[in-house]
Amino acid sequence: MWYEEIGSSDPEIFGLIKDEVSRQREGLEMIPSENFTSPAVMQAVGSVLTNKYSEGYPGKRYYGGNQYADAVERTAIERAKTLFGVPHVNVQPYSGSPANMEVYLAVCKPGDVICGQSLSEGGHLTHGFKTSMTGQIFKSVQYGVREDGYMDIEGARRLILESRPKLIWVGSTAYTREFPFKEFAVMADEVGAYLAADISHISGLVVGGVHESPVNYAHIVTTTTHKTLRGPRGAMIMVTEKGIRKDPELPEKIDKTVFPGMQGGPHDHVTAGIAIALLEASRPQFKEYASQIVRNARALANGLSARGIKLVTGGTDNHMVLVDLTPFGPGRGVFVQEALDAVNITTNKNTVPKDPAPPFYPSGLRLGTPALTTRGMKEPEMEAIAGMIAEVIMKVKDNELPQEREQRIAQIRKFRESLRADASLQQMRRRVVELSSRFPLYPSMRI
Ligand code: DSN
Repeated sequence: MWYEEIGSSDPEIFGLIKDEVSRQREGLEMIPSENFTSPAVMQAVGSVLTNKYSEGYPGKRYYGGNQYADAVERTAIERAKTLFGVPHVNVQPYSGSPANMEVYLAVCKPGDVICGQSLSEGGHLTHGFKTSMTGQIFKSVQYGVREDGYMDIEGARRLILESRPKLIWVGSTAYTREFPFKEFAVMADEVGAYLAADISHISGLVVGGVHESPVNYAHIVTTTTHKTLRGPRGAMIMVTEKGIRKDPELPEKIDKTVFPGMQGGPHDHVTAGIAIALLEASRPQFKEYASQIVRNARALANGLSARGIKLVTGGTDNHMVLVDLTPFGPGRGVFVQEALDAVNITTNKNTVPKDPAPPFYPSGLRLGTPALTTRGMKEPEMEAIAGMIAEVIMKVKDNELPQEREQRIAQIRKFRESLRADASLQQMRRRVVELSSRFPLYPSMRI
């Protein structure tokens, strides 16, 4: 049963879903924050649980008829507690940004000093960036990375001792090395701050045992559920033993800020998907999957480095590779992303530390291996893909970004058109389709 009801009720949306299925099947999905859930997770998200209102928590709901929704949520919570080794989990946050906002509201007051990794140096919007509410409601101080791309632990320490934040974030969205949880715990303890680890990108690597867990260091851990963890789009907030030692009421405070503080009814269909993903992640095969993600990222990094492509920190310890295109000039990310799109390799342009260009036209490219690893690809495929990406970079590296906004838009449009007519890219696209077809995606999905 795959989508046939959509086909008869809304052919327009059905057509778009069909096209998206083909796009996912015939391309290489290399955005590090994306993945392919199992059919079981997807079916749970499309289940009758979407019909239910369950404001409140298991056993304490504002609506009747919640006996099964209660059991689903309790199951998700228990599985998360066991898998991550934490005493308290809230599985209701709608996604990562609300989850992080709920953490702020539980432990901070407007105007408090908070500290996170700068967005332009790998951090996340919700860790105090100026355009995020988190950078407006709170006094945000931001740490970054050193010249070599590694976390500037000494700089963060100076900043934290001087500004004495109430809440410190560790964990980010464009950092390719292990997070220094232990070092940040020492700093947080020294100033009496809460330490929140945002492991959205690496939670699958943590439960797979290939990345250190922050659970012994942080008071609070947040994660989205749809990245390396391979669940549906959603998030969780966990309180650790250390968090409960600091404030025995922390679990209750978190629960209260999630509901009724920030959210209404939980998405029970997503909670069911999260529960299934957690069960899948507890199986031995998931450990092998997590190790292969990292082996693949290293093979990709080695393949690019061997072809003279510069990488931030020179390589990777996790699921991600951050390509530094500044040797070719500022603002090259958009051209490389567009050209890779033209050959069905999906990536995202990204800032690199000390980027000379603005965030919408950055000078880097972020690549990830979780989705390709789910498809079953291994080191030989990564080497072949590194070859294609390097070829595309060398082909478009001399495209310069005009200074003026309108000119930029016009130039990118012209560039996109030129890509469609390029015979060598068309040929590469055929190679990508052929490679993808050797690793079938959702073979049981008849569409
Ligand atoms: N959008 C996510 C990412 O791509 O890393 C972060 O929220």
